[in-house]
Order: sequence, then C-alpha cells, then structure tokens
Amino acid sequence: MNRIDSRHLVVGGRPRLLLGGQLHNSTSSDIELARVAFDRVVELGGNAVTATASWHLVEPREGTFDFTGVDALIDLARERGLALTLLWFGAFKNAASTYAPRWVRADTGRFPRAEAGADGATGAFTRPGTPVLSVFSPALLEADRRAFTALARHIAEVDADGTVVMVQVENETGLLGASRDHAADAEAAWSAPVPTALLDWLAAHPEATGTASRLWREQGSPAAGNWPQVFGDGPGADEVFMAWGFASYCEALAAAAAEHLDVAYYANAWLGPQPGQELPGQYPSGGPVAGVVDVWKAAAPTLALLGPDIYVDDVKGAVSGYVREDNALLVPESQVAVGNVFWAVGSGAVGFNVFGVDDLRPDGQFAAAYHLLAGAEDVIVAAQCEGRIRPVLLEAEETAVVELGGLTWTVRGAVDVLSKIFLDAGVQVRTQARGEQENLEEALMPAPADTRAMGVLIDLGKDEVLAIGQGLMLEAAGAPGEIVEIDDAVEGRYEAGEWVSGRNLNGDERLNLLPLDRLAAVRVRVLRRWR
Ligand code: N0T
Repeated sequence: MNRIDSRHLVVGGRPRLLLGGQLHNSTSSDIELARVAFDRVVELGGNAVTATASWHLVEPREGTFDFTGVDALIDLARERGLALTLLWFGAFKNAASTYAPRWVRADTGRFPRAEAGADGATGAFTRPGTPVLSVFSPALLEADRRAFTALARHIAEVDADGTVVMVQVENETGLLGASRDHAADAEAAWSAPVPTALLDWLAAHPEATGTASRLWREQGSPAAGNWPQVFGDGPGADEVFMAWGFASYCEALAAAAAEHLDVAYYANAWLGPQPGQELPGQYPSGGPVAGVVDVWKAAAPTLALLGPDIYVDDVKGAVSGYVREDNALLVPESQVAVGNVFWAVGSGAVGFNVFGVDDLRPDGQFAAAYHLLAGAEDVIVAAQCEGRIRPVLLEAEETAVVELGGLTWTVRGAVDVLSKIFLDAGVQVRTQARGEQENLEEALMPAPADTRAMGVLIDLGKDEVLAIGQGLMLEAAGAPGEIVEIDDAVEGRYEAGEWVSGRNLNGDERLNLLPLDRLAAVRVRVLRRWR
C-alpha cells in the first residue's frame, strides 16, 4: 500500500510529503509523554510523527511479545490523522546494542559481541559497559528477524487503515571504535568470497565513485576473491565489508517483514566522514554513509531508501550523497535548524523529521515552516514530481541563480542587500535576521533560530512563482532582449491545498518579497515584454 514509487513516497495512492518530528528516544515508552509529543506535532502543523519500537520492550522474554506500547502509538497517530513512522530499535541503535533484550545480551556464547582486533577499542569505545553485538552472528540475525517479523505481522493486523507508513530498520548502524569487527564469524566472512551481488553491482556501474568502486578498481577490478583480495586491506575495505554486513542484515529483516506488512522500509545514517570523525570507526563503520550507499543498494534492495541524519552544519553536503536516481530523499532526523527543511524539501525530500520534537516551541520557526509547507503539501509534491521546485539556502553575501519556469531568478539575502542600501544612505539599520537573535530562540533546548535567507521556489506556470521562506530578494531575467518586471505579488498561505490571499505586496514590501524576520509564502507573477 505504501511504496516508494521511483523517488516519491506513495501512501494509499497519494504521493506524500511527510513533515514532522521524531520523539526523543525514551518518550515512546511512556504513553502520556508520547501523547504530549504527538500533540506538539499537531500544534506545529506537522502531518507525520516518528516514534520508537524497542526490541527489549517488545520481546522481554524470548518468544513472548508485548505490543501494547506500539498499539498505543498507532492509536495516538490515528486519532490525530498523523502518518506514523516506527523506528525498530533492534540489535543496533547508534552503533551499540543497548536495545537488545537482556536474554540476548546475557548470552554472549549464543550472541557474540563485536571484537576490535589487535589495536581497536570496540565495545568499550563509547563507554565501558556499552554492549556492541556482532552483526555477523547468524543467531542474532535469526532472533532479531523473528522479533521484527512479529512486529510487522502485528502492525498488519491492527493497522488496516495504514496509519503506519514507514518502518526504519535498526538505527544508525555501524561499528564504532574499530573499522572492522574481528569476532569469529566476522573473521570467517572477511576471508570468504565477496558475494556476487556486490561484484555484479560494481561491474554494472563502471561510472560509480563510491568507496567500493574506487577500491575495487585500485585492485584491478577483480572478478572474484575474498574481501582483502577484492578491496585491499585498509580502513576503506573494512568499511565496505562492514557495510555489506549491516546492509545484508537489515535486508534480511526488511525482506521477512515485507511479506506481512507492505510499507516503505528504510535505514538511517550517522554521517561520516565529518569534522572530528574522519575515519570509519571514528564515525560508525558500515552504516549507510554516502561513500557506501552503493554497497547498501547492492545488498538491500528491499530497503526503499537510505536517509541522512543531519547533525552537521553543512546540510547541502549532507543531503547531496542521498539525492540519486536510485534513492528517494528522506531526512529521518535533523537538528533544530529550519533551513534544513527548506533545503531538503526543495531537493525533493519525501519527508523531514526534526529530532526531539517533544522540546520544540509550538510558536517557533518550525511551526511557521510546517504550517506553510504542510498546507501546500499537494502543490509541493506535484512540483517535486514534475521538477518544478528548487531549494534556496544562502550564507551571508551569497547569491543563488535559479533556473525555473523559463526564467532566471537571481536570489539574494534581503539583509545583505537592504543593509547596503540603507548604509549607503547613511541610515543604521537593525535587522533582526542574522543580527540580533533575541526573540528568535526556537527550541526550549539551547538552539538558535535559523536566521539564514532560505526557501523553496516553485514554478506555478504562466509566469508565476510561489516562494516559501524568509529573507529572500528575488529578481527575474528572461531571454536576451526580454524585459521582466514584477506584475503582482501576493502574500498568503495554502490551507489544505487552497490558496488564501493576504497582503498585496507593493512599494517597500516589493524590495524583499519574503520578510526578514519570519517565514512567509508569496506568489509572484511577472510581466515579460520585449524591448
Ligand atoms: C541520533 C540522536 C538520537 C561529534 C542523537 C545522532 C537518535 C540518533 N544520533 O540525539 O540518539 O536516536 O539516531 C548521532 C550524531 C553524532 C554526531 C557526533 C558529533
């Protein structure tokens, strides 16, 4: 019923844009707190929520399942008309295994721990006492898959109307503290032949630039061999090996569950390399980071998509590795930076979750963004499907040139331009955006509001553009010899897909069509004439 159809999420026949939040990890285990958080998503104007299903709570004793917590989450979402994404915190959660039940963690003979080898630190890396299971253990796969399949079967039973639209398989997989697992099963896998599915993928994608392709070519594009023979012996080869390990593990879970529950399954990435985490093992080795998305695609065809969790400042870089022909963009988690929403949605995202939605202010920037964007969901999704949308996110003094609807739009930060105009005239301006930040605090947790010039531009046809965002100054140019002037500019918003007009913007308000200090939507029509 819910499918990623090429690069779009189709739920019950309707392509969707899911805008919402992810609950803090532990909130889902207390239904009263979950209720407050779900209500917060509604207050924010979101249409989707992401919450946790924990293995140790779902299967406290082997073979005994308790889905009451999951049922409560589904009910909360259904009552509010929110699309629900469930996160399966199974054997792997943030490169550790703290969500595995006690009966799994206690039986290290049956469920071996990952091992670092001679010079590594796996298991003790994050904190002494943090359990890290070996992803190469067949017994672990068997146990995790059984629980995940039971969950899928249960959802299929209780959720006939399709409130659950996506299920995330594990969370931020990968190995920390070593680039490769050296447990006995892992060592055996390392010396075994590289699966033909991966070799076939590499051979079929001669232009691919991912880590696996690069190392494979450096080794002379071997047609067969074990992992060090095919990829060499270094951190990159370790990462490719671990990526295959985690991806095929997630694939086994998703494929088994998909026989019972027809939703979009996906995996999320703790990004790397990133500042301070340059090497696999410093960031989780084998997780679906951009460099090894290829390996995940080859190993896990059942996964509808792979998505970046954005806790880095460079949203453009973070997203770029996941905008591919074979991947739909989803931001499973993001830090509180509203510019990330606009960049993702304008880049074609099917969904975006701000992390820790429990703590978000109901009157902050995310509320403004979600009300505007979710109200325009159908307009945006249609534009995404037809390639009529562009993202804008400007650093200070940056100018973007956007080709859209047969026009060339020059987009500048209104603060940059206005402060210069006023400065030239000898007037000292106090702009709220990018200057003083009082009154712009977004989260209750310390996180400044996003003061960048940002937005999405959508071609509505007939020389009309819809801009949603803040602080943008727009100027259009046409063909050589053509003069383009603004004909009409109307502020407003979409309510359930219907445009509701506000101010007609002229005079001073035509300078910066999108306000400096708040998010807004404006429809701009131009008049094109020939010199
Ligand atoms: C995320 C979240 C949650 C030096 C952190 C981010 C969520 C998980 N992990 O609040 O735990 O469940 O997926 C990891 C980001 C690491 C960045 C390290 C920078």
